[in-house]
Amino acid sequence: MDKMEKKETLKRIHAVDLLNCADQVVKVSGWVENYRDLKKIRFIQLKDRTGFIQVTLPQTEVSKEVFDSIQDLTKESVLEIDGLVKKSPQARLGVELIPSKIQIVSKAKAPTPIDMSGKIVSDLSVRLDYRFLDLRNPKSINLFKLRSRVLGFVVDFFENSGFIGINTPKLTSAGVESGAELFKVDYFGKPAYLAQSPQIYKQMMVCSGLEKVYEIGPVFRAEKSHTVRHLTEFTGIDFEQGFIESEQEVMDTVEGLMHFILKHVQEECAEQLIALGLDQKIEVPEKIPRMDMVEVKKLLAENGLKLTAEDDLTPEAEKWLGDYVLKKFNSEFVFVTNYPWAVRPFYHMKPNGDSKGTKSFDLIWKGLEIATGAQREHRYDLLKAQAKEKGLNLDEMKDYSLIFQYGVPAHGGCGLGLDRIMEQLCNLDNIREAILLPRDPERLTP
Ligand code: AMO
Repeated sequence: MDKMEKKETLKRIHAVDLLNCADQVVKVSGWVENYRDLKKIRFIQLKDRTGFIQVTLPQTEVSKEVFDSIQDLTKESVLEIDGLVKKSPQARLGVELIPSKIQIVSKAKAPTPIDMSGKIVSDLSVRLDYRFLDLRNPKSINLFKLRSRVLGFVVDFFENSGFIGINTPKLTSAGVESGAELFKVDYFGKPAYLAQSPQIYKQMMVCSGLEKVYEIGPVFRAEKSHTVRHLTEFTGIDFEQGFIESEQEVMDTVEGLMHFILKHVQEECAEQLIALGLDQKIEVPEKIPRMDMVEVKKLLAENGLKLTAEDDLTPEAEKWLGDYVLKKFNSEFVFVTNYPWAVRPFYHMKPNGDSKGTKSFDLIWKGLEIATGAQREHRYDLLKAQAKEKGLNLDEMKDYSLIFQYGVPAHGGCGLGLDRIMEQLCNLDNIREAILLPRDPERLTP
């Protein structure tokens, strides 16, 4: 802007700071949450990212131009308002704004495609179609503010514990989990795949000498699962640590992580917890019970949920176990250890002298798996044999096989799903609520 044209403009104040501005003239901006016309007095409830602002227009106190300018106001329109802040015990924030100038920056179409008041519960799929509008609802936005804090706590935990943050490629030439779950993409005429986990890279970085690494990043799974716990793209929290004695140390890290996250959520996120109705409901785990799969299956069988020694836990079994540990140990969490070799990937280490088990675990929270981890097989010959058992040829997985040939410590790690963590933390019925813009077999938009 030309210097000569420069006008005296007020600095924008947010709702949260308004109380400190009594008797001052300020500028506020935001969306119209509500508008009431009582003929001689008009009220606008404006919202910004920090809260609500009551704007009051008594016909006798504001100019005719300002009073008339909001005649056809629609909810969700964006306004910029200059006005005087007055103390008002009746207003939600204890202050109201008497406008001297109102600019309608953008007029919203009416009615909105979803109910913005939260009184009529819209269908989840419609809410997701209009997610940007759904997020103007305080409950939704508080969930994502909480998610942002949780992510921060995850980073703090790993940084405080000597782990190094890494970012690894999501465009890869092959996967190590299971071929059926790979999304294939055209990479300049050659096939490439979206990474279904940073498994290879996190092990590679342990071997590189970094010893302890973590990554928070997108994970892609071409699974046609239509459930409340599966997405085709989710945020993975992965870590890997070297020089371990056993998978127990990996579980110690997961236990420390969950304790750290939930302690900080409880201590620092009161505003979000209250908005989400969770303020009395956060359990901070100290020691998480660790139960062997053999023992778990015995208990399940005694309670009518029979599984074979080679089976994975079903969702029903996880649910049952969640209720069981809550009653038995007063714990929302449980580690199930020693998963059958039959349902684990080739890189999980087998216990000494046991060809049917693995030195692996899952973490179940309130009846849902939120993490999988294991000690890895680092001895090249054994790894090669294990790959063969699963019908894979390690020689054909050159990049993966190389890292075991130039000095590799005993190591292990774990992958946790951030979206599942949020689903369980907020007691949501569906994982799609926990992610801004979910991807599933039917949904590729918005
Ligand atoms: P796994 O495949 O069990 O293990 O994934 C780890 C964790 O990621 C989450 N998760 C999912 N979340 C949403 N939608 C999905 N489709 C989905 N699939 C998995 C879960 C799960 O516990 N490489 C191993 C980890 C390791 O051993 O380090 C792995 O990817 O919370």
